[in-house]
Amino acid sequence: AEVAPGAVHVPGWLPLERQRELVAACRDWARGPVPLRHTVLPNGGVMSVRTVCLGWHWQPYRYTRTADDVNGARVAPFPDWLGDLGRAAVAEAYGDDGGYAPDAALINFYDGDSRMGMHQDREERSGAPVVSLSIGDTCVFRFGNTESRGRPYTDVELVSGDLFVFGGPSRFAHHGVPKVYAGTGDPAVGMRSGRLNITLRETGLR
Ligand code: MD5
Ligand code: FE
Repeated sequence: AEVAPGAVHVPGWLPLERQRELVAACRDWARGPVPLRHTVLPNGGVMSVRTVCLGWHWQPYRYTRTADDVNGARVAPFPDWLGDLGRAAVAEAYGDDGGYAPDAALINFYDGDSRMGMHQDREERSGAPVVSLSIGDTCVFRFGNTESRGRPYTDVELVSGDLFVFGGPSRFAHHGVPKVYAGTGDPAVGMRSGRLNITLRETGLR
């Protein structure tokens, strides 16, 4: 379903077995070289989600190769197979992969109390789409507008296996996750509780 121009929601895109593989991969990535951790913001705030990155390390509000804000380690590489998955996702959403070549992944883990406030993703030097994959507990995803964090916005439930692609005029819209429904995920995906979100991006950096 096209929620807005360039914003395409594909419920149930990931087969259960693919979700299980991604959960296992995320467990591995969460161990390091840079561990899954709560990001500390410049104002001293601590994000309630926990994050680990591949390819480029996101620290508020820039991409680096080393996690200077965590343990100084070099970020793990972005695997080729994840780029293939990203191209398949963009092709599914738009009918053509457009030569999509993501070089960074942000993996966010939400427990039942985690939230993501309304924000824009503006650190990338590229207008290429962002691919978002959801696994585990269902959440409310709030898709807003480019002008402000406030209304108008549309609330969409994201369920395990859902794909969302944000491109074109939707790439720089405000968005957030106001609610996670704890305990709604299927234990068969390999998570006891919580929500995983994997986003793929082209940073435009080198
Ligand atoms: C999440 N993550 O569910 C979301 C999925 C983040 C983040 O917001 O920054 O890690 S990505 C949603 C997204 C990305 C880029 C553009 C738009 C939405 N959008 O225009 O709505 O953890
Ligand atoms: Fe975002």
